[in-house]
Amino acid sequence: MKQVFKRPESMTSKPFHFCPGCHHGIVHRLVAEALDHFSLREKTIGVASVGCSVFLYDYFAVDVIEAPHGRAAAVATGTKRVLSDHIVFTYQGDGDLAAIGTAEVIHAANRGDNITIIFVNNSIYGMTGGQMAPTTLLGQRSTTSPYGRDYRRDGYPIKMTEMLAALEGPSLVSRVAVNTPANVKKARKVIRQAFQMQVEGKGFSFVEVLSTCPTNWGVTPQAANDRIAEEMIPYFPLGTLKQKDVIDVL
Ligand SMILES: Cc1ncc(C[n+]2csc(CCOP(=O)(O)OP(=O)(O)O)c2C)c(N)n1
Ligand code: SF4
Repeated sequence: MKQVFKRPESMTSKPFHFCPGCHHGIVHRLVAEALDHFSLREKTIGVASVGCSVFLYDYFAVDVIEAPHGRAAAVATGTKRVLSDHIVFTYQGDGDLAAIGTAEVIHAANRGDNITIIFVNNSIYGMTGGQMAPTTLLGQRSTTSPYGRDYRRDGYPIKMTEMLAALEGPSLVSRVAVNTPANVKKARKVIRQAFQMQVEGKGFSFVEVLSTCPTNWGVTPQAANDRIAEEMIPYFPLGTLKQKDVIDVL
């Protein structure tokens, strides 16, 4: 019988530790599929961040460096500059990338470093028990905003994709979601494009993936998927904001 569905070679067989309904597992798979597509497994270095995706090295059959909280983009830049024939990607949550790691990602993007960043935005600090993140929506309850995020005290949810797309440096900046089969298909395509950019030496690629955290949102997996469509996408619209076709010539 023909096998039509199997584990990507770039993934190990270790079962995920993620909670039921968490999108981290889907995003892991899409990244592994992209690595398989371009036969990159042997030459890829992942940079893990701090958060629920911290065990990246358990699930990817590639070399992985563990970066201190927020420093993944800087670690990836250094790694790529030393091992320029390798493919280097980071995988970061919104607490990691948009709070403690804001400076690192902005400067890597502005330099147009030839790395790929996968940014998983679940609008909360997942691993540490549901504190407010820079991406937490207005009115969203968290352990540190028990009455809901209020812009007068907490500011507005930060739109990293729009911020980075405003810079000259990046080559691909896009926001996707994986809450429906149709959105998974679109996300697969964009994540693949992001790695293709790096393979072709075209510079910095950044994909934000809107993601669930049913555990800290306090909802069922199905309701979490619905929340992506009803609350997150209206504030964080999907789409590719920037895509360069050619390398800039100085
Ligand atoms: C320097 C430092 N500060 C704080 C922490 C605690 N910490 C660990 S994970 C985390 C938040 C992770 O949230 P996010 O990046 O959104 O990832 P998620 O778990 O939601 O996937 C924090 C604050 C730490 N490990 N190191
Ligand atoms: S706490 Fe949230 S982000 Fe972490 S594994 Fe569970 S659902 Fe996923």
